[in-house]
Amino acid sequence: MLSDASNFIKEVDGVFLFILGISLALLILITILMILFVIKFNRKRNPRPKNIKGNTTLEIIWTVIPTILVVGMFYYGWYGYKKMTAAPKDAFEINVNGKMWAWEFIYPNGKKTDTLVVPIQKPIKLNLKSLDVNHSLYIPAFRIKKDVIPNKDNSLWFIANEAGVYDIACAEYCGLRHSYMYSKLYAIHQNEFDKWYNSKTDTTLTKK
Ligand SMILES: [Cu+2]
Repeated sequence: MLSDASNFIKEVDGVFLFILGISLALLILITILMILFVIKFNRKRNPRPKNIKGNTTLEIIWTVIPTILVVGMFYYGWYGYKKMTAAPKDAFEINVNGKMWAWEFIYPNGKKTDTLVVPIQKPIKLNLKSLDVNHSLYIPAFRIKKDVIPNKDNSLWFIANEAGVYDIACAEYCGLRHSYMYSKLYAIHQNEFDKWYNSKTDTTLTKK
């Protein structure tokens, strides 16, 4: 939770914790009230139930508070979502092909790989294409996921903050070997990346 692997961690984990916190608070509140009411208003204690009329104050409270909470959830979700959909103009673009059952990454200079290699501290835009059925590119550590749909140009962007090796998965069931449709993302320093990018052969990087 406290990782800083990509530029979206703060927003996504923030919304997650915000919603989780509200859900937990409501769960506890409602459970406690339910138990109290079961004890206080059981038949033994209230052989003849009172005729209860409406309570406007209560109705206003339980309408206004949930509305504020839901609008808050929407606001934080929308704020993060908007940031995720707008890739910076200077992003380094890599084309991604999803196919049964592998990922293929094609760089501007024509280099093709089965693992994704990117420089850190730089916006990267992935142009997603499917060559057959629906897939979904998912990089859990970066909190990003996007459907890869035939005849639809989806894209995705991120900044890798820390050098490291991260999992890439397919998150949309796409057939028999869907569960094997994994790859790796190597986030490396710019000078290392330049060396790798300009070399003819795939260096040991992708062969680990
Ligand atoms: Cu797939």
